[in-house]
Amino acid sequence: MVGDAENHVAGRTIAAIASPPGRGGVGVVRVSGPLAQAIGLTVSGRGDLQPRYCHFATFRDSRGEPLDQGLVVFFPGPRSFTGEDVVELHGHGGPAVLNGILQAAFDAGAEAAEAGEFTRRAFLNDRMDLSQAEAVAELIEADSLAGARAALRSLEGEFGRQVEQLAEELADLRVFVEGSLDFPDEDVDFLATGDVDGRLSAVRERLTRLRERASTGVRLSEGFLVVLAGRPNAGKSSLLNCLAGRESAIVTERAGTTRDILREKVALDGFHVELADTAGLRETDDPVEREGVRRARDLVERADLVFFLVDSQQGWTSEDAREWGRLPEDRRVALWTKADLDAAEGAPAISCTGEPGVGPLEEELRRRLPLQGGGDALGARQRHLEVLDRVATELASAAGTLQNYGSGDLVAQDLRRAHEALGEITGRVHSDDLLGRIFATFCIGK
Ligand SMILES: Nc1nc2c(ncn2[C@@H]2O[C@H](COP(=O)(O)OP(=O)(O)OP(=O)(O)O)[C@@H](O)[C@H]2O)c(=O)[nH]1
Ligand SMILES: [Mg+2]
Repeated sequence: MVGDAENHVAGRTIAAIASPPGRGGVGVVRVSGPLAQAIGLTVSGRGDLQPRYCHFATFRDSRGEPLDQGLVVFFPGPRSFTGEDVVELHGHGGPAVLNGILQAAFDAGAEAAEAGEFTRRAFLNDRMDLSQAEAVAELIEADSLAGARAALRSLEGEFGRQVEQLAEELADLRVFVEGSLDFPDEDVDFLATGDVDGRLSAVRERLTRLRERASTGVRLSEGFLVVLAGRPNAGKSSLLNCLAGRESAIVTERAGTTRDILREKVALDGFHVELADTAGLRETDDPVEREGVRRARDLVERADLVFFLVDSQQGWTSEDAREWGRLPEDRRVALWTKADLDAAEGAPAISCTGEPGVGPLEEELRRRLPLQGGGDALGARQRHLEVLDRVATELASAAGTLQNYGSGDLVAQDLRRAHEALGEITGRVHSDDLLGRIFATFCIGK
């Protein structure tokens, strides 16, 4: 880590446009590194920069030609975002102006920042742990308020703290179990007296809870995929159009109209739900339709929720029963369609053209997706879930060994692996490769 820190942090002074591409009232060029203050003085033409103070200035290029008027702010390290000296140049938000200011910073000694390099430096300078650094990206990418709140919770360090706490409990357990290995001849059964079993179950329970909170966070940021499935002519495409508010899919009275998957984003209670219309499920000899059905079945496997639409006029047929049986049990909901034509009983019913409308479907979405339940979600990424799963596997293995009166040696190994894996979340244990992969997903200027 020290080598890495020296390579990336000490030498170069980096600069990038930190505001989004396009035009806006203001735009920001951020500079970080040992030359930041000097660059701020040169570009702004000022004689001094008071720390954390907004100075009005005229920005000039290397030949002294004026570029823009704006504000310059100097954040001396280590009390800055990256932990180094940072200067922000706030100009007008147009591409020509901002590129001009950026070029002026380059001419004064800065180099182009890589994707995520500001946040990477913040991590390497201990301004934040890895889960916080990643939460910066989540917060910027969030397109729902609940997703943003979850990311902020992680940015504030909640996720990292929870992980650290788990890591500490694991460390205590390791110390105890490894300590018992030093006295193999003792009569006393160390593992039994230390209630290793009980402590291990407590850690596993906390881990499960943390996994749930993180998993909700991932789903909030990735959005929910809701698939409309059902036999041909059930009314899937009509429903997609109705919810999207536009004629996205072709609707005809002919069975087997849709073949491709059609996606539409719809907003529900401030969330983006991705709806997918699919080919009607049936056995067919038509190769094009068959491919459509295959894609539909594939997509169903990845869905957060599957609405299985059944034409009220046709009623529940044996084909419906067969297709229903192939859907994932925990994620399927039956919905009667065309309720304006025929009143259905039992399952919720909807209509695209008349009463009762699509309200019952929205109710099901609210009930089935953790839209409100995102209350204590933690902004997280798929990578974190994978690490937590690995930790869970190691701990399950440790518990199994304990139960079978296995050797303390094996338990100790499982605990060590679980403990080390946890460190990958906060970055206590990291490799350049892991950092490279994480920060590559950031954009330049972050
Ligand atoms: N009265 C009424 N007719 C509907 C309703 N929804 C769909 N229909 C009709 O049912 C027929 C089939 O609708 P689609 O939306 O194309 O059905 P689909 O499930 O997409 O069919 P495939 O793409 O062939 O699988 C069309 O003639 C629609 O106009 C509804 O709510 N009320
Ligand atoms: Mg269709």
